[in-house]
Amino acid sequence: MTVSFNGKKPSRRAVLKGALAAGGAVAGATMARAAGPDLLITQTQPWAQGLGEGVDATPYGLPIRFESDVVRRNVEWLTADTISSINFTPIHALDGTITPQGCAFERHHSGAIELRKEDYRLMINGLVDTPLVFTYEDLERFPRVNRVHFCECAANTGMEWAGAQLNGAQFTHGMIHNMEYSGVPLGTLLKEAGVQTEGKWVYVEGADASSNGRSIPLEKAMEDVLVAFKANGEALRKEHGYPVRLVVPGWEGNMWVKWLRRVEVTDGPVESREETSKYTDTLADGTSRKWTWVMDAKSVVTSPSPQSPITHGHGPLVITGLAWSGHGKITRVDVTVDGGKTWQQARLAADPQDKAVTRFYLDHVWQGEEMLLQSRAMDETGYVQPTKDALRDVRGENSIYHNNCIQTWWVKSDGEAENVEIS
Ligand SMILES: Nc1nc2c(c(=O)[nH]1)N[C@H]1C(S)=C(S)[C@@H](COP(=O)(O)O)O[C@H]1N2
Ligand SMILES: [Mo]
Repeated sequence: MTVSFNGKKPSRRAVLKGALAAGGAVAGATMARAAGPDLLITQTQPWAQGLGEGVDATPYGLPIRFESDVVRRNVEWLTADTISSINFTPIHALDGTITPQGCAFERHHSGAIELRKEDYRLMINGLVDTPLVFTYEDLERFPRVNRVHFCECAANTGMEWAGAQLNGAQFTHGMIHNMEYSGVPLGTLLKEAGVQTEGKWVYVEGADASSNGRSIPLEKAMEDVLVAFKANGEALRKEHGYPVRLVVPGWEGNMWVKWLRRVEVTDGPVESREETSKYTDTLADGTSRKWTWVMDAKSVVTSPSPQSPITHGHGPLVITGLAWSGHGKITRVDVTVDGGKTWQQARLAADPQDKAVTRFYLDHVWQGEEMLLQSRAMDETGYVQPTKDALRDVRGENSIYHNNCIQTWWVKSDGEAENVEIS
């Protein structure tokens, strides 16, 4: 068994010696300190000596400047420019499950476009009784639903196939966001147009230069796909498809067409117009499989993690992370602090929702021992998130997409954490 990081390969025993030496719970560990002289308590502070800012100082509020680190980041060497590129959600610094739009990852093939509601049109054509064109106002008049769903790019964790690569949960797992969408079921609009019996698929495309055209089986389109215009209560941000995007619950991000302009009902997939060769999964024998649209169950510990080290010393430690499945609800998350020797069932913060992110916590007592931290998600189909080795046995090391393996953070005695692999 080896741990590998930064090219070095220390033996797993060496790493684990520290982790296992520290055993039982700490007696008398306290999260508060005994009352004593503290100038922050005993002296009047500057912020209490004058007045604060008036109500109109910031008509649309932004995070306080002390949180300026909690931002999307990109990895410069990953793409040639920032137009056809991707950045990452700072999941290591967030809590709860809803991703604020302002720090939700972006993925554009030809940049984020600015499209006014007044100029917005959605056409439904192809194998329908009545081809239709909707304005933004038209869409607002159909019965609406609210749903929380994750959107994960198929390439999330894609740099990690051949070895532990990027040092932070933001970069290894940050191509995901989870928002509450308000919109109209696509099925409602398709029924309005009247799908003909030969209609078996829909071809969906966006108004940007890339168009990001994709084919979706009609069954999925009628089941739970949404034509969404609000996220987390407010208008979609430009970068997430303002004014209207497609929400394709549980399916890979590239189907979630932004700036949605057209839905064509077809009798089969329109592969000639798609970048199908891009979104395939390489298998260990060198062959590829396509149409792996559903995102399998996955989880990651967001803190502690490389960008969120332990800074508060020994005693109570909240270990937390995210779990999600494109097949339905998360039913259970287990966490190990010893590289998988022993697992503990984590506490789910709220009732898991369908095809949405679930927050988990493990309330741990840390005595400075080294830890090999992992989480393992299970979903309502009984599927269990695989180890990296198990996934590699099937997919080899040359894949890019659909890496949902168990992630390991090596937490050292000083509280710093590093992205490692154990096998
Ligand atoms: N029109 C259009 N839709 C698009 C894309 C695009 O470039 N153009 N990128 C897709 C990809 S690959 C992903 S992962 C998601 C990302 O959505 P986000 O930018 O809101 O995070 O949008 C999808 N929809
Ligand atoms: Mo993507």
